[in-house]
Amino acid sequence: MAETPVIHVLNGPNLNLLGVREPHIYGHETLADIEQRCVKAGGGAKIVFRQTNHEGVLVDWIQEAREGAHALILNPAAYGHTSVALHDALKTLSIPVIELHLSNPAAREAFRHHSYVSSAATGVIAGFGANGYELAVQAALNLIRERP
Ligand code: CA2
Repeated sequence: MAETPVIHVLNGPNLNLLGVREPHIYGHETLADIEQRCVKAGGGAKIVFRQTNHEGVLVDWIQEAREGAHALILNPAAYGHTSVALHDALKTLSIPVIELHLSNPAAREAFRHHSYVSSAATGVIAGFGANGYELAVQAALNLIRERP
């Protein structure tokens, strides 16, 4: 029997406020709603879904993905635009990494145009709202299936 895919989905600062503030930018769904979408899209995959407001905790969780995760999905939120530490941690992984954003940072303020995560990611999904999380889980499953 094939091994159950394990996908870690990590979320950075302020994403705990989803569905509560700024719905015109980030939508009406809460992070708990989005977690359910990921579980459904995973179709039996193990989804480890987490959020933190702390950069170092994200680094710890990225390092933790070295043991047991088959793919990592990361919405780094604002830390994507600032964090060399996230870039360095991601570079230590040998599993597929998908950078994910609800909005399309390239279509927003100039300070959101650069990402320290993109150059350490396998691919980027941005601008599709909560649906982007489902797309990311599907992409992760494909990448896991295609691995050599
Ligand atoms: O579009 C995304 O997913 C972002 O990663 C969201 C970040 C932003 O800094 C990135 O440029 C793009 C901000 C997350 C803030 O989340 C909130 C949710 C509800 C209310 C207020 C903030």
